[in-house]
Amino acid sequence: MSALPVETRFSLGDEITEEQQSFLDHYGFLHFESVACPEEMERITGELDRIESEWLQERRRFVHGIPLFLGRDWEGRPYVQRFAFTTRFSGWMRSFFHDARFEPVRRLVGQDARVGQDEKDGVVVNRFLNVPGSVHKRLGWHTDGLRDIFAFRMPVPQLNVGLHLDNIRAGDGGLRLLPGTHNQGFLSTCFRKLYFLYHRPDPGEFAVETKAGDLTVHDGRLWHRVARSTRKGEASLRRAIYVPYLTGPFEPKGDQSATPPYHHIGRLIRWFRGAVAAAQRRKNHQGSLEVNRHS
Ligand SMILES: O=C(O)CCC(=O)C(=O)O
Ligand SMILES: [Fe+2]
Repeated sequence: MSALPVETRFSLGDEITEEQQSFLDHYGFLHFESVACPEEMERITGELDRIESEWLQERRRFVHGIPLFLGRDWEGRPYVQRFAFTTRFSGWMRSFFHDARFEPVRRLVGQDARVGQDEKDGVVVNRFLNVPGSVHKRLGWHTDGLRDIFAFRMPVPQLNVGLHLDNIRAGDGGLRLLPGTHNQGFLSTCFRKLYFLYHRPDPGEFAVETKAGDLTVHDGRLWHRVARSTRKGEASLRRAIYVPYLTGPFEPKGDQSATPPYHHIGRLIRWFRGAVAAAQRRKNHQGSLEVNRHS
């Protein structure tokens, strides 16, 4: 039982303290302040812009079987909203996530845990945006153990480590957690909410408010969602990088790797959303032409 309130934020030291461990056991997550500095945030932003323009130029749609989320930004330009295997394309980011400061987090996952830069979806970057052309405005309720649930087994203990790139207050949308739900049974993991389709706030949810450079660790079995920002345009941007720390057999992916079934479903939904947004843009455009003609 953790004696600390749910909004407690910690500093990351050389070791995970007993207090931090009992907080994680009790609530299912941890929030560390200022783990990366502004210069590192800037460097990451620059690397993402470079990778994005390379991918757009080569018309890339997948990395190792994982689809990119391709939407439009606040000015209607093509915009990558979910990057997969990011560190395959940036030597600087690859070594950044091996930095000694992350060691206590790695050991928290397991003594033999590794950064899965080339496994699962690799290092993932989410760029949530609340603009008409966005295909990634929010994310419905889920746990991160979906792969296991598809196989009808209890999700294996797993921790998800997120580095946050923006200053986010509750009104800016962002991560909402249901503290303690990592200790639930299999039925609740499967059916507490309708996976990804249910977005309504829960009276028991906790809004994680971050500053750029903060790190969060959450148990993969914890129920969580990402709320849509109440802002519009560029001000609604929220970016988070997720680093998989893995144990078990090394299973690297390559260009022949298959696309997991749930990513196919996601692609279909994003295609539909993109088509609706494009139709809306055409309608607005025609509307403004009509107005100009009559004025
Ligand atoms: O953006 C976040 O903080 C969480 C994203 C998330 O839950 C996921 O990608 O599974
Ligand atoms: Fe998640």
